[in-house]
Amino acid sequence: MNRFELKKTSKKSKARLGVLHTDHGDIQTPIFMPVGTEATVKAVTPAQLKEDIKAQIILANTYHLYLRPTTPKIAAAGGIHKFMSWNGPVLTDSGGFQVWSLKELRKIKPEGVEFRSILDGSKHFFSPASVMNAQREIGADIIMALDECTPYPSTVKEAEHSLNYTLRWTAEAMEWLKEHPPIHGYDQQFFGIIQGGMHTHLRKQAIERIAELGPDGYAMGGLSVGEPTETMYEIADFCTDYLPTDHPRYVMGVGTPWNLLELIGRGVDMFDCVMPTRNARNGMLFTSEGVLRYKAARHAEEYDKPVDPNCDCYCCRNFSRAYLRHLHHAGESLGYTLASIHNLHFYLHLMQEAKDHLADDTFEEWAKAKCEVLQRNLE
Ligand code: PRF
Ligand code: ZN
Repeated sequence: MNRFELKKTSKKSKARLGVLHTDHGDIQTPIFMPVGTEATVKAVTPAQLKEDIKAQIILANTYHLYLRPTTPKIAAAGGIHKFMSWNGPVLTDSGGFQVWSLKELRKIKPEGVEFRSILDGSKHFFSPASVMNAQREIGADIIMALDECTPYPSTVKEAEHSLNYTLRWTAEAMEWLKEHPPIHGYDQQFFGIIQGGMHTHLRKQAIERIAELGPDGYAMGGLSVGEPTETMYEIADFCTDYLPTDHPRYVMGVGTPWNLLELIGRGVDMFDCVMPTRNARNGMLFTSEGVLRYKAARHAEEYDKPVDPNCDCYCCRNFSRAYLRHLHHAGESLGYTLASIHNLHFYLHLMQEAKDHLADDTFEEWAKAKCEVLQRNLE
């Protein structure tokens, strides 16, 4: 059963409004998913995610949870929602990308990927079936196919070779899922991942082959891996021309606030990225007026100035730039929490604004002006 409802497609771009139904709640798209790799969105509590950030779905990683605490333990805890006390929707990435990123620590074979643990160097093997089993144990609402991310740059031959693994593994994963229903008593949707590097004929082939299998949603992988931003936009734009319109489209691991607006205009519905949380901890905040580096000395005496005067997040309602800078320099963990709340609230608020503008047919004009302002560097 297709649990995605396409509510509206813009007449002026490929931007879409939709609802993705899950057993842990509805997700209004376009949406950004905060990253909670280790079953925690770093430095923020589930209550803050829900109330202060208005997150509708979060992402976790099969690779990390498989190594620690191990997926049978999460199953024994009753699944990831109970384990981490987050009762909203969760998506788990397959581990394909994390294992691929290990470079010399992994070996890709037709049957799957052999890799060594980053924790203790022990040897492990991910097959399409074992990764589906791990995701059944974790119990996310949306689970991802095991894929091989194609490096950039890559020749047609290299990209084709890598794509063939992803296609084979996606078919094997879906076969396995048919025989092995969810174990936690609620539905799990399965998304396939489109690879093919920057070669459009391979991307098209990937879409055709994966669409034949009929997954619940489609992710575009292998983007934001070092290619020029324009190329990323072009490939996503190409893919959404061929992807089925009645299922969600998700670009994995992207990006800046302006990347999100550009990709929404090209027909993308879902995003995840470590950027808002990682940058918050490093002292880089996104604001309605541009990018702010709150560690800089010039903020030391801004006692009455919030991070963003136009933001109504918990951080901006209560704290000054001077205080945030102090917390950072004192190495206090509250600094990470407040900065993360602000950046995540900013991303989720931006997605809400995009939806509001899509609803009243003003998305394209608004997004164009917004993209320019967001990229400014605040002095
Ligand atoms: N595949 C998977 N996860 C990912 C990616 C991918 O290609 C990317 C690439 N930007 C981020 N996360 N499985
Ligand atoms: Zn704020």
